[in-house]
Amino acid sequence: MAKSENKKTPAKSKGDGSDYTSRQIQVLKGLEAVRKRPGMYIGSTSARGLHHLVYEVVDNSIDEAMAGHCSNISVTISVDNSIRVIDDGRGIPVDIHPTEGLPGVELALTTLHAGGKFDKSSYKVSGGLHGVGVSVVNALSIWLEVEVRRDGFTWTQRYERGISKTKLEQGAKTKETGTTVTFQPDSEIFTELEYNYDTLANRLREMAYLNRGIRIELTDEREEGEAEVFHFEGGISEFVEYLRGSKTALHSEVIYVSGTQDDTAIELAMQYTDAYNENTFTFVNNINTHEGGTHLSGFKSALTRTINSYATKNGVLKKSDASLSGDDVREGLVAVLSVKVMEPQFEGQTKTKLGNSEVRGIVESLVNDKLGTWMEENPSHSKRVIEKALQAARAREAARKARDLTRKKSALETGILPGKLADCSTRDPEISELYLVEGDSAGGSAKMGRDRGYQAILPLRGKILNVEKARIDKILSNEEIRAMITAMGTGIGEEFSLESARYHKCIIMTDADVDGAHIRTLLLTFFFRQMRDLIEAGYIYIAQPPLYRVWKGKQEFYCYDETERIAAQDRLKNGKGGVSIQRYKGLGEMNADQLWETTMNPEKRTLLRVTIDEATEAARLFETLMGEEVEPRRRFIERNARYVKNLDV
Ligand code: 0RA
Repeated sequence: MAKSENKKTPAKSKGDGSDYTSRQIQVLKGLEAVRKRPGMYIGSTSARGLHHLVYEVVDNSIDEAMAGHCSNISVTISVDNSIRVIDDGRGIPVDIHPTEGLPGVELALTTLHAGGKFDKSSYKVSGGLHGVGVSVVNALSIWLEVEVRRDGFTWTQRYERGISKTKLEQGAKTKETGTTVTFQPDSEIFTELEYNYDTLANRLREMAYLNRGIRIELTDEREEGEAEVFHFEGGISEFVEYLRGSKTALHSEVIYVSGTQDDTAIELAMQYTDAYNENTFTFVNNINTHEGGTHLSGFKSALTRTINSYATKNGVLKKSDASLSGDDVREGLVAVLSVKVMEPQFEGQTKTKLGNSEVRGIVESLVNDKLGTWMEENPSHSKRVIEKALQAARAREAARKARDLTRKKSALETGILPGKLADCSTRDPEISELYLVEGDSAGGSAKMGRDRGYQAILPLRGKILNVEKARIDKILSNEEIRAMITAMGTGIGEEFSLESARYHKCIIMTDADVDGAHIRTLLLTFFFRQMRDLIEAGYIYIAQPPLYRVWKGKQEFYCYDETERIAAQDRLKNGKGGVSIQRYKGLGEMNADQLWETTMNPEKRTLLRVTIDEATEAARLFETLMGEEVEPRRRFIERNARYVKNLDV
């Protein structure tokens, strides 16, 4: 999108709609900025940014739905990975803007930050993480076509890389209203161009739960029969049931609380289960607030207070008893808190922490009031909830006593490092790396192969405890887990402190086989449940050891997947003599030098950073894979078997 080219076009472009005014040059400059630094607008140009384009368009339709004007949204992935989003809203205005001299729809598609929301009074609240609008999608697409059904007609316009290629054209008559946006992401911008069905499905499902009654359809034309409709009249109460999965509920009905104050709308749905972990998800204007914030702290303090005061009032908790802690009253809880705020302030590392201080009090008083009423009206259910919290408190107390007895001060607090840890010499966490290595023999190679200046090795022996099925006292009595906690230096649960992390890279290094995958899942479950902030901070990584070594004479290649192996075998085949190939079954088969060369040397290795983009789905996934029920796990494995490339049983 060279600027000089645009300046030359006016004379010869008459009639095709691309006659430029100085204002349009202004516009192009804006969209050029988007193409120059796409990351600033959509976060990244990898798969994440690619999917973000869809959310940006859908967010506009959701806004229309939140304003009460749209009830159906359809998203289609076409065979060429272009995307079509159709809604039955009012349609983007097509009349000429009085001061800008262009149709509203063209302004929305070419003006940065205007998005669909140039008329602020049309919408009370609006979603979208970046809120940058459809113009950004336009700028980052090879082509984009918009169709508006409005004012009795169909209107269409086409753009290429953000530049209008036609004028807004009036087409056939129609009584319908709505907007259709079809776009093809630009291969000059994105490193990944293939859409993942499940990623889109998870986000759209979440959107449908958060906006009760809205119907969102997803169709994948690349796969026959791959289509779903997300439509939940129960809203976030149904979301809680979905998240609960196969866990057993302590009370049949999901508790639902809602209220509005000063333009802030609050909805809370919650249900207790007999599980040991907590699943609370919070949203602000449909955005998952991973880092929490004022709405979450208002909820937490109201919950602790309400349950303690009910328990005291009804004599379950004696005056002399210690009160139930926040962790105690949230054990087994599944909750979704959704707030809609006019002007949200997002803070924190990933801008997913709500900062608006007024929201804390609004949530707190609403929950105090309504949850208190629920408890009064449901004494038998309340008794079960309190009984559960008391058990949690006793387990926690038992764990504390056991710790204090065995060592005067527990290793978890004193910072006495585990004996198995081969620590690095630097004390600078920013450059320090901790390798969690499966097995003693691989641990040995890693210790010899590492750069001891900044790489520490913790060998893990045997199976890690499945924290999905264990309570805190049992978790803390597991030796492998204790070693990890002390090595990391952060503590866990409510005492967790990210600032105390001794390493800013914690790298899971397991064998490339089924057992390795299992241990990796167990470790990820532990981090997800007990040290989630480490994942949020981007400190957790997965090492990528090679699957094959291919060599002939003195030439050798390491291959990390099948495609690489086939390519390497072809390249070698040139000339005389045979090609040798070694399939690595475990890390232990590599000597120290090979392990360093292929997996640990920062100049050569590939590390996968673990993120929680799909947090609600991740929680369900851990439940499915690690929970009590066998049947859902079998179904999951069957459904996903087609994605497994290197199954080694
Ligand atoms: C601006 C104003 C109005 C609607 C929209 C934008 C709008 C934008 C998008 C983007 C995708 N679907 C959309 N649907 C509507 C309100 C116009 C009025 O008052 O009728």
